[in-house]
Amino acid sequence: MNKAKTLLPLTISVMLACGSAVAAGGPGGEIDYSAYQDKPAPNLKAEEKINGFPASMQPWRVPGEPNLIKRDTDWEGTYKRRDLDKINPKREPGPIDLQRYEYVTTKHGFPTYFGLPVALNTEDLKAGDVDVAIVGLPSNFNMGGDGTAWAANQLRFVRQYDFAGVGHDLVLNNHYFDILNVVDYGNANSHVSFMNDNFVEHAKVLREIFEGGATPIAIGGEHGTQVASIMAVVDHYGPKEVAFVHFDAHMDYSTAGAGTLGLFTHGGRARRFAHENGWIDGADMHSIGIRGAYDDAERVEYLNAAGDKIHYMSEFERKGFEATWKKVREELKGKKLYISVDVDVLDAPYVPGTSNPEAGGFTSAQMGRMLRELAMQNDVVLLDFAEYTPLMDDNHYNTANTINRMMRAFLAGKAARKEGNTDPDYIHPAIKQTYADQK
Ligand SMILES: [Mn+2]
Repeated sequence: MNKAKTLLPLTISVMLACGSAVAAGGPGGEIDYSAYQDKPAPNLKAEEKINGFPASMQPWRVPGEPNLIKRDTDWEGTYKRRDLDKINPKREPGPIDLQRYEYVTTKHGFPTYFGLPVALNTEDLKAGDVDVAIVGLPSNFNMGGDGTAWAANQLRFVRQYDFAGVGHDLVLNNHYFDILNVVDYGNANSHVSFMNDNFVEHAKVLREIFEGGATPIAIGGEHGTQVASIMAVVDHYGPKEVAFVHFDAHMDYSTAGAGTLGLFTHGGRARRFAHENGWIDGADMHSIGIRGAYDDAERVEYLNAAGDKIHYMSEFERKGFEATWKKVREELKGKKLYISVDVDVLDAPYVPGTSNPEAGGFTSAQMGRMLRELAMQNDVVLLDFAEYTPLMDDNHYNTANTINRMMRAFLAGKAARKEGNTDPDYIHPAIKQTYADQK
């Protein structure tokens, strides 16, 4: 198969967006890593910063030249913040509850995640002692990501139940919204064309949430959102402090694109970029559910050589979900985690609204369980969901409903952990006593 040919659509989309800057790598050509490969792990404190982030995190820019990609639009206006102190001079910091009624249907109330209060800045998060901030990172840019920018808002409309802040978990038997302080942090702005600047803005918003002491649940956008997530995590926690759990049907080690700009695509090299900069070791790169028809032997070799922890779907299928998952869980024990969920890790029928569906994946019950248990066992500093595209969903509902349920499972686990329960095998006694074997 002619690889260059299969990669062409993505190359074209990158070229269109980036104009002449793309010429360096050549359409479909090999990528020149020399600008950043084999560098020692950067001292992120001392390094020159561009737009608030270390220059090495933004290889699409020339240090000292923040606007490598020349623009003739008012692009900075996209990310310009309003002066909220001037707009609301009497407002005290803290979450703001927008719902007038106890019974808030998605047809009547303000559409926030689970009908929850909103927060606008770091001070709101601190004042509200917020544990989890759900934030939209809408982006639509990459090939295959058509419509993903609608995901963040669609999930506000489709939230399973109509009562605001209602949630009970029937494994842990806990009311997670009573235990956790959870807010809707709104969406980060995105420019329709400038993906790289969106990464910077999205990373800034994630960092605001970290600084507010909360865990973000970030709703993409296509999976390029990993770039923003890695930038924010490494900048805030430092290199090699946080392990990366990649739930995905795909390896996302595509070599598609051209020049450094081609790195940052929805199936691209964000993790490879993190690898090669020394920000995350192979032993801390855990990929789960891999089975993509696009991934090839070359990538298998690369990941093996890099020491990545790969758990193909075939491993779960051959050895059984229960045994394999417990082994993976053990491998992750004690690590701080950034969990990235490409929703196509689920079996295709559970997620009709995704860009690159793959049959043969996890059920929603298995996926919910994995997120619940990791939220209990591990310090999860960031969870993101990517590649949900409402435009392709059944009845505008099915995929959203599945993702909602995944968020709920994670929140239930997080709530248990907040109460000191870090045992992922825990099942509430009142639930367990009804199991057929009573074990
Ligand atoms: Mn994928």
